[in-house]
Amino acid sequence: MQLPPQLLDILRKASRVTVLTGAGISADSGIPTFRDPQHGLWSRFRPEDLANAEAFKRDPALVWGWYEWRREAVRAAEPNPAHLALATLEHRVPGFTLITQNVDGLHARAGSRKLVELHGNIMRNKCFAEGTVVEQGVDDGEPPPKCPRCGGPLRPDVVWFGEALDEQHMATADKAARECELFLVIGTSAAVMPAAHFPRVALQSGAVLVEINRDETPLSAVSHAVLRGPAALVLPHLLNTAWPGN
Ligand code: BJW
Repeated sequence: MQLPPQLLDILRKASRVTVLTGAGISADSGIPTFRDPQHGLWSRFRPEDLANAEAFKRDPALVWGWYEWRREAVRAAEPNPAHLALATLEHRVPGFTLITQNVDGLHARAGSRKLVELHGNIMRNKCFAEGTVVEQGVDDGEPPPKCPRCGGPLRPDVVWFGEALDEQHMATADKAARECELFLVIGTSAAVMPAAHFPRVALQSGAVLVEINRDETPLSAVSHAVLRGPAALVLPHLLNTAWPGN
């Protein structure tokens, strides 16, 4: 893949880089994306119909089962070269922020620390009634497990449709988008708000916007450069070309 020389120059010199990732970056770790067709049992459901509080109230066992299925995939997965490349980039850039919409925890497992998990983490649970994080639920034989304090059902500690995102996470992401020189948007359809807004905030604030995605998205047309292909190939290639021999 031919990389624009100007982009390599900007990447080498930038002191503030912000990255937004989506499900596409974990696709090469074997984790299904949201808007590509689902597999097997779950192909009957759209994620939008399961990732919300109404669905959980209606059928908590069904929604819990979907998350258990996804947790199995996460447990079996390993960070791929794209996750590892971003963990390396964090050490090269003084002002680095990685904002992820992913709940799979693979960025942290790859070594990323300047990380905002905007939509939570699928391996954590919280009480549906109280909202507090619960380490160990009570198994009464009927999924989902229950809160040891109030007996309410546990749910994954993720952000569902119609729910507010953590204020501190939003403030950190917004600041990073406003202040960066280079914004990389990787493996997201840019269909879900407010995350999809951050690349545009960066653009409006004068940053160079670069998209890395297998397919076209609404951001492709407004990006300064588009690197088309799987993130697990494109990102290591980008870093190895910018800093050869490292
Ligand atoms: C590759 C690749 C490879 C494949 N290499 N690329 C403004 C306008 C319109 C609507 C709204 C709005 N503001 C809010 C809304 C409503 C809603 C929303 O955005 N709806 C849209 C669908 C229209 N937003 C919300 O409800 C949010 N809450 C909110 O705004 O609250 C307001 C509020 C304030 C105060 C009080 C109360 C409320 C919350 C959104 C939460 C999203 N949650 C989910 C589920 C998380 C939990 C879980 O995992 O189950 O987050 S939905 C799902 O979508 C998940 C993802 O993080 C998110 C984004 O998906 P992503 O990552 O982009 O994946 P895909 O599959 O869409 O795309 C993959 C991409 O990768 C594709 O482009 C492929 O081509 C590419 N790809 N392989 C590179 N190898």
